[in-house]
Amino acid sequence: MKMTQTWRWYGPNDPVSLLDVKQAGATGVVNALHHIPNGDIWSVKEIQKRKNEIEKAGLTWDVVESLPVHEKIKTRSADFEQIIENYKESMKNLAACGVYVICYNFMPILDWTRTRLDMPLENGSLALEYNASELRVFDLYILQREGAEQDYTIEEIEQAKNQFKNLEALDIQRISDNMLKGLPGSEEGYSMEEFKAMLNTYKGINADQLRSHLVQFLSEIIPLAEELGIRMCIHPDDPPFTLLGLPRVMSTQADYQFIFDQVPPISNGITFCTGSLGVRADNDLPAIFDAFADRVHFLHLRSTKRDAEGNFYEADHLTGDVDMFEIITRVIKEQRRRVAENRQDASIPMRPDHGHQMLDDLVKLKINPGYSAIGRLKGLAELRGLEWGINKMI
Ligand code: DNO
Repeated sequence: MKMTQTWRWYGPNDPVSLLDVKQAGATGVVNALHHIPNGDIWSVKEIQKRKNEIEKAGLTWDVVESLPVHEKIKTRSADFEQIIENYKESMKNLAACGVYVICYNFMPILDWTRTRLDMPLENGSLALEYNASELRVFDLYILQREGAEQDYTIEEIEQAKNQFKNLEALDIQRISDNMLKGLPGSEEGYSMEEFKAMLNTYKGINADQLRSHLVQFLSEIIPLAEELGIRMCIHPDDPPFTLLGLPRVMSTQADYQFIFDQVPPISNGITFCTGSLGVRADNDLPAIFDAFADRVHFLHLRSTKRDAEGNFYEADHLTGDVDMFEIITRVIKEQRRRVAENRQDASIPMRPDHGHQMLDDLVKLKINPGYSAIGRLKGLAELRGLEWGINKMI
């Protein structure tokens, strides 16, 4: 039993074609209907159209990433009941078209966050980076968030002030764009003013409140997922800690444990993203996998390298802080366990998550940062090889 090798494809506008995906050796595609506004229903017609396109290329649509959770569901504000109904409709329509794995997240306003998308590595390829001091500069002096000083030490504020003074206009632009415009797949982007207005919608919503909103949302959708045979898999916060004063509730093993205690069915599952969870030194990835193995419905495999200052960058898939050998060993054992139990979902869909911009991708006019072709192709090849070796060995 092998993992199902998939590839995130952004649809017809993705500079990486479905033929490229096939050449990389993936059999499945991870896809979303990005053209449908958040909160609207994904109709059978639209889903089927995309599915046909994928299948025409000889691939399968294995996972939806993401069926986005509208901000109004997260804050439980005006019309959220209707938007949850729409979400359920989309779930029904996906199941009717035979798409059964749905990835989503519950991060307030922002999806994944990086300050720099082209950090040069010593071999000339480019990596995604999260720089903690640039984040502080953004928060304190570019966004000028009310009350931001309370979140930092005096030294951090002093350091940020000096750094801000020395930043070039281009750097300020880069950091702002990366924070606000939304990275690939984020679905929403904001101007500075819009973002400030969005921040206001979280006034009075702390982590406990957000957690309870998540549980209420799950209590609505998980029974339906069970009925439809859908496996919902929540993506961890990326990065897995509070940003810009916004609560984040899906960062640790305890966070996951909480929602599974509240809403136990197995269709309430995880997108096990090694890169996101691995940013925290106190997240023990093998232990998290062991704790929730039977709920891992989807794997994002990549690695990050952190430093003592709270910065991290995306490393090669098999190096960095994530022990990929340990993770894939566990995945293989879990898959075998599922085979023994006759589970239909024994082969877990994985995708090589992100990749360095390298070789010809460095000169292409358009790439999606993190989602260029060659870096992911390399990642997939390495991960496939590692799985092959471990499978032989144990
Ligand atoms: C980033 C992605 C995320 C992910 C969503 C899932 O590269 O992993 O954007 O798709 O958070 O809802």
